[in-house]
Amino acid sequence: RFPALFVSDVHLSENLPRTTEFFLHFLKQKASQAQQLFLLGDLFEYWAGDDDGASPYHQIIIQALRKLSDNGVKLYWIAGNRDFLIGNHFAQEAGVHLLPDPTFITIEGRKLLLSHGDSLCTDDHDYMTFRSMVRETAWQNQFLTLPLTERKAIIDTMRSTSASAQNQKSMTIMDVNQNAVEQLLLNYPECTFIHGHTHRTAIHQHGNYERYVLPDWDYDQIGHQRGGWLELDSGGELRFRAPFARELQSIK
Ligand code: OKV
Ligand code: MN
Repeated sequence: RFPALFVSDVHLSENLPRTTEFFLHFLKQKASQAQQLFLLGDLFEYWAGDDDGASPYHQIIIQALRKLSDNGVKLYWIAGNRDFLIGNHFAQEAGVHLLPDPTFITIEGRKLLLSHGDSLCTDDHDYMTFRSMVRETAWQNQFLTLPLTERKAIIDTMRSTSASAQNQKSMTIMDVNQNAVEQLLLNYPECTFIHGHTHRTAIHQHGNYERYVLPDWDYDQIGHQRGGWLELDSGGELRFRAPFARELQSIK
């Protein structure tokens, strides 16, 4: 059993059946053999509130997570910028433990700092303003009083606005701010920082910390599946794993 697996930015959506299949396959074949699975944000393309969990599509995901937790895999969840409206009802149903962003944890003697990563994208001023608004409990409670269909319509409008050419541009320059990372890591010396969000998979080595960036799970323009996870073995070693093509062919 692997001590821990780390995943983020799967962007689960009914419109992405292959990504969904791949993720369910990962849960069943891989995560079931782990002691702990850390879900580090944006598992869903968006989450409109826990009442959205009743949809047949979301029930498939929730029950798959539930099956793992029932089988003794510890599931941990850090909210992303698309699924920050996940609440206690979802957590209970899926059997996941909600964690704050960032979370410090030591596993197999390795000091880890876990985050979604969006809070470090401080160069994107508009986004930071938006973020501080929607992360407020009062704002969320107000938003959640709207009917589900209305909430979904609002989110859909945001998504199509953001998909317009100009915003796509700002998405591509979206990355963590190096100073913000260093400020944060000052409090966590000799730590391995693991986050997602930027979709810029990498291992960055620094003087007294290192930074692992998780991949997203979309497929690219020519239809090749991206994605994968980070594995922590019993020796405390971290390894990226992404065995797509071969494993995917064997799903069906
Ligand atoms: C994704 C980013 C837009 C960066 C909104 C609830 C709220 C979800 C949402 C709306 C926006 C994701 C889902 C998008 C990422 C941007 C701009 C910059 C830096 C709510 C749940 F607010 F209504 F409650 N969102 N979209 N950005 O358009 O796909 O990551 S998005
Ligand atoms: Mn994100």
